[in-house]
Amino acid sequence: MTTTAISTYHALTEAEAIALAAGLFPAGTDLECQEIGDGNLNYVYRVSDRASGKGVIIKQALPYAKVVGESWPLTLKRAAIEAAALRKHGEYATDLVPEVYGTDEELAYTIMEDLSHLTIAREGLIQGKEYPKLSNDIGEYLAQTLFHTSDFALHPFEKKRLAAEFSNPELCKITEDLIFTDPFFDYETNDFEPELRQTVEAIWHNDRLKLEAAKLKRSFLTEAEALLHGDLHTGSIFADDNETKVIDPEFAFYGPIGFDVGLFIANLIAQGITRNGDGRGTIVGHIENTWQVFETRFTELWENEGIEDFKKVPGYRESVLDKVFKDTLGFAGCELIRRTIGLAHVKDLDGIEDAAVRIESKKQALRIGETLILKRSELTSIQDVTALLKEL
Ligand code: SR1
Ligand code: MG
Repeated sequence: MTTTAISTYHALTEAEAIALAAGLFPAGTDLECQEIGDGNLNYVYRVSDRASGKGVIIKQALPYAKVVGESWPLTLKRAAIEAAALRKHGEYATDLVPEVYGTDEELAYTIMEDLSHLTIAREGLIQGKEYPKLSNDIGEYLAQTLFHTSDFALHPFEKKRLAAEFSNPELCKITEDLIFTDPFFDYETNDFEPELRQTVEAIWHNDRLKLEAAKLKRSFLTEAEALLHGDLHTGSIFADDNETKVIDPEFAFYGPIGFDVGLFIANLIAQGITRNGDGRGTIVGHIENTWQVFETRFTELWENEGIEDFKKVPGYRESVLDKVFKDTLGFAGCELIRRTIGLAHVKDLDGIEDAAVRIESKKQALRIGETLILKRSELTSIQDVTALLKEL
């Protein structure tokens, strides 16, 4: 790839983004650039050929969290982690992640496939889109990426090498604080409507719930099971009716398998709460199908590609998947609570215009979150989970 030499870290100008991307287009192509990022942490530039509209994406990390400002410094190393995770996950789920064309650690950018023919799944779901392939594709993505980076598929030396390569302490700390800690205490980062205060204070005083949140946090801190995406919400997915692409794995690290599964399911639940009738039924179908596809494909991979000596011991695979299921529910519960009262909310709930409906929907999200955390040992099937949504 031909690029212009720029060395010291600074936020790219649009002209620099064009210069960096120019080598990916035929010489003399008339290029334009737009900053299109709407996430919490990074700049995203789209550089495209004015004539054909064909483009590439340049994503650049900022040395602080955009959502908060310069008072929250954040490592630039996350750009290299993201590029490496896209490539590693792309080995196993090739069609489900964007292709990486180049990356630069100093300037903390990655040049990758342009996906602007797709929409961010959260936005599409809010508009009522059904995304018929979404849960098949994400179930497949979860099984492929999580199985193949686990001890069930890798030599222990390679697995530990990857776990070291993907050490991501600063981004993990954000998750440890924002998902597992802050929402359970009266901490400044929390953000919720006054009408929710009573419900929130009940969470802060619920020691049974806090004990379970503490156990889930410990799993997240200590269980290096597989290379996770680390932030698999519906805003990290581009989709249309035919295609699904998982983006933004800057939070990637070795963690518990159920974390990725749980985050995705929690974000579907948040969307399902906002819908009625058939619309909610579509989301129920996606939740059930995500787990079923994940479980089926994981099982096939275990049988066909698993290297674990104990893999044929009766009950072992079932016990592994049972643990993943329970973790999934617990992590989903924490995600639902933090997306409702923590620092980083979801538009599905915040965007409900009618204030009374919005508050009631957020209370439902909190209730389901609590149930998933507290009852994760009693809920034995994915239908037990979707029943919580159907019963609203
Ligand atoms: C300060 S970052 C807030 C949230 O945005 C990211 O997408 C992660 O979900 C993080 O928790
Ligand atoms: Mg993100």
